[in-house]
Formats: sequence, C-alpha cells, structure tokens
Amino acid sequence: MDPAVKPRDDRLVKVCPQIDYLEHYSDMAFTNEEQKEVMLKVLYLGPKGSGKTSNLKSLLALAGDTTKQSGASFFSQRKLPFFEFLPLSVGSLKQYKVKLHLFSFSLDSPFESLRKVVFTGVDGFVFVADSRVIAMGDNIENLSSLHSIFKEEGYVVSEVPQIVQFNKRDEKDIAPVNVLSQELNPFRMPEKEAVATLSRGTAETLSLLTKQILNKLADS
Ligand SMILES: Nc1nc2c(ncn2[C@@H]2O[C@H](COP(=O)(O)OP(=O)(O)OP(=O)(O)O)[C@@H](O)[C@H]2O)c(=O)[nH]1
Ligand SMILES: [Mg+2]
Repeated sequence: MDPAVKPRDDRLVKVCPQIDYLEHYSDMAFTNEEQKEVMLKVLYLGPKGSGKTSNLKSLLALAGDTTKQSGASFFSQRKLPFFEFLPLSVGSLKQYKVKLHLFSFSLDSPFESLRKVVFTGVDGFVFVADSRVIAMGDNIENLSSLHSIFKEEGYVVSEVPQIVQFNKRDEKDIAPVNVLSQELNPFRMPEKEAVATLSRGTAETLSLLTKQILNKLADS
C-alpha cells in the first residue's frame, strides 16, 4: 500500500478492504478544500424488508468502537421513518479524508421533498434484493420504480455506479443467482451475494461500490 494512503485504523480496512486503490485518485472531482474531505453519497435501496437496514447495521458493527462513538449514536438515535443515515470514514487519500454518507431509503416515502433531498447528488447505490422466490415480484417492481425515480431526478441510471446485492442467501427457498441476475441486473453491474444479518458480503458490497464510484470520478 502506498504510504500516502493511511487507513485510520484497522476497522477502516475491515469496512473497505480495498482501500489501497485510493492512491490512484488524487484529483477528485468534488472535494471540500477547506476541510480536506472527499464525500461520497451512497443510497441503499430495495423492496420493503430486503435488508437495507441490516446492511447498515452490519457495516456499523464491522466499523468498531470509534464509529460507535460518533456515527453510531446518530444512526441509532435518529432513526427516521423513511431513511437512515450512517456516516463512515474510510481512510485518507493523500491529504484528504474520504467519507461515505450511507443512506437507506424506502421508496414508499409519501414526501416528495424528502425524496428529492435523498436523491440529490447521489454518487452510487446498492440495490438490496431479497433472494427468496416469493420476493421476486417485489424486487422487480421496486427496481422498476427506482429506475423511474432516478430518471425523474435527472440521472441516466445505467451510468450511476451501482451494485446489485442478492441478500438473504441463507434462506431456504431462494432463487438461483443466474435467475436473479437476469431479472434484476439489466445493466450488467457488479453483483454480490450476502447475508446481511451475519455480515456476509456487506463490506464487500460497499467496497465494490466505492471502487466503482472512484473509477468513474477518475475517468471524468
Ligand atoms: N435470514 C435472513 N434475514 C435477513 C437478512 N437480512 C435481513 N434479514 C431480516 O429481514 C427483515 C427485514 O430486514 P431489514 O434490514 O429491516 O430490511 P429493510 O430493507 O431495512 O426493510 P424496510 O426498512 O422496512 O424497507 C429483518 O427481520 C431482518 O432480520 C438475511 O441476509 N438473512
Ligand atoms: Mg429499513
């Protein structure tokens, strides 16, 4: 790892194990010059009960004590009906701190204004799908809605960095990955199997997405 890239401690590596790729991105498209920070906004989307909150909880648990004293209290005490927020620091890139702002959001929110705020300035998203066969209809419907919302908010959804996560792989009656992939990954984005409640695949999902976001920024 380049000595310029210093994860603040071990927990950061656990959350974002591929942190060393950051060394390639010294000229970020958007940074807070005064505070020397790069912030990436990431949404966790998906049908009701697919495991969005479980993903954030898993990342919080993996992040360890330091985050628990800062972000965690915010996360647990400010649980809002329609979204949750988890800030995570993933290390430093040269003189910049890299921060992820993770939101879980339900498309059911009746508040147009809230949706607009959440969908403004999105750098990437995770579509958390429920792998169970009975959830396939909900997955497809939710994916279609979120594509419409991204379009309404001015994005070309196929150009937004995204990961399709197949969660609940520990459940009994689950669809095979190739079927989920065919139904839920029209843009052939990276996929990750997960069991969010056991913290399987959650850090890897976030790492894959962060990498994709930074690659896109480097190309722009
Ligand atoms: N077996 C299993 N259960 C899971 C997994 N992930 C989440 N769950 C369970 O599924 C239920 C819903 O999980 P949440 O994380 O609350 O789902 P959500 O997407 O945040 O749900 P909403 O906020 O209501 O849209 C909970 O009972 C979780 O414990 C998983 O990987 N395996
Ligand atoms: Mg939730």
